[in-house]
Amino acid sequence: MLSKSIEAALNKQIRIEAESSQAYLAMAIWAEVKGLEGISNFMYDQSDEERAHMLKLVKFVNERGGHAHVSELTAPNVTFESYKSMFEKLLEHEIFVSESINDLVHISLQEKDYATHNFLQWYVAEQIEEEATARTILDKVKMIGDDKGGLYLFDRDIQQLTVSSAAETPGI
Ligand code: OFO
Repeated sequence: MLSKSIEAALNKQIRIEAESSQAYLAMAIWAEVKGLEGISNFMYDQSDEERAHMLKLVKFVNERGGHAHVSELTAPNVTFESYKSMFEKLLEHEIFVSESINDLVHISLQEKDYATHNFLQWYVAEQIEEEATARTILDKVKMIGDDKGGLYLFDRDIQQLTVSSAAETPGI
């Protein structure tokens, strides 16, 4: 059974995951309108992943005797100065989410809620991976600078850009 404070903290995280999904949806749309199809598809996938993270929390809260909330969401940025600034925002956002997960882990320990603590470890690992991916992508983007050919290849290959494959991406 969840305590009221843990339930409230998990519900706050549900909202953050939903806002993340919307933020990445807005990035996907922006990139699509700019003709950056690969980047756009990458962001649509990120948006779907964030929704899955939200649902995982929803199920956990309900299974543990709580009641998951669907909250009003803060509207995300819908335009970006450049694709570079969009990826900077992506990294900033992931760092913000990691901090929020860390706070949740802290609360779960304070309350001696070891079931929630155990559940949250999946999110801790996920955030490490997502921050690393965002940093890897941003490094590539910085390397490309204003090179149009580089952007073309980056847009073509971004779906394959994972942390482990990033070092060998051809042409970038
Ligand atoms: Fe929800 O995974 Fe990052 O933000």
